Amino acid sequence: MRALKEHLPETEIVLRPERADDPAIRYAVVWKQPPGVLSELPNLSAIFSLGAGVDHILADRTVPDAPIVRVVAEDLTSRMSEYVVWRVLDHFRKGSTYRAQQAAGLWNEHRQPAAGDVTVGILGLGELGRDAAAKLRTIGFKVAGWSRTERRIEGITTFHGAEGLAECLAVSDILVVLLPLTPQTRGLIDDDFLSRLKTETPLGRPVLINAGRGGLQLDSAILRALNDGRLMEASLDVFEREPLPRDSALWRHPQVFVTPHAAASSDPAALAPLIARQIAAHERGEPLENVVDRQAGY
Ligand code: NDP
Ligand code: OXD
Repeated sequence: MRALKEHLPETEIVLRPERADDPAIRYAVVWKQPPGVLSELPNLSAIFSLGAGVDHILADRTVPDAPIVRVVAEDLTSRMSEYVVWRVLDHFRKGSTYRAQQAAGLWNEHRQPAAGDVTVGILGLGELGRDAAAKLRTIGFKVAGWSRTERRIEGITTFHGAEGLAECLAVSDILVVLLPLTPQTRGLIDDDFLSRLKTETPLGRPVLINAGRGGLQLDSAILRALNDGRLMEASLDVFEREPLPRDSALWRHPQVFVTPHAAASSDPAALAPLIARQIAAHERGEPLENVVDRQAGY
């Protein structure tokens, strides 16, 4: 709120309206708002999500029909690509194996494939997926990607639509998930999905990295795939239930790397000027940018 005030000094900003139907409120900035909190505001011109994902807003069926603007910010995109590159490289360079060897005082060198022999498949070729793809290409990985509609991206093998998923899984040695949570993508990473992964890769078996949304995966299916060898390792930033329950076997699984939905946290200092700029432009009658397609759900 302080960051926003700095960029909109003339505007009254309240933490939460005292009146549910306050006619003075024109814009709402939200993250996981309590259901119903926006529904009675009669003069809402736009709703700003404090995240790139908007499933938290659309989960509330009473959200009024105002445009929803999501975060597209260089700061957020760079943070996500850092996370993706970090996790891909750690799995690729056998981080967990060498950490275990260090703990045991073991000096064993393991065969290391070349980056150019490994394909990273990215599910979701949006703002985040495209940037991560470009950075992984720079390191030398082959990159494939999957989107809902057809995308042509230089240097990347692309697939799209329901039929393109199997093709993308069939070429991916390391799979990075950067999809939004929508009715179409919910529960995508289930037993059937994990059974369609490659059975052999230059690293041994496939690796899964999910930084999209926990609702995309069934935690239990990932555990089964790790335990029966369909998956070699997983890095998970998001979970079906967050915080990840204390009794989840994912916490203690030796092949799983857990982060607490921290892959790309939005920095208020970076977001505030973007929101302020959009509000000012909208007040001048200019169109909003990065408006969510409610029909598609992202
Ligand atoms: P975008 O909206 O820019 O991109 C979404 C991508 O997913 C697009 O390529 C889109 O296809 C594709 N997609 C959507 N639905 C389907 C489908 N049914 N089948 C195949 N592809 C589909 O989103 P961003 O890249 O900005 O962000 C992606 C997600 O990352 C966010 O929605 C959020 O959930 C998550 N996120 C997580 C963070 C974290 O800290 N863990 C931080 C920030 C975001 P098309 O190109 O055809 O539109
Ligand atoms: C986001 C997130 O969607 O932080 O931006 O998950």
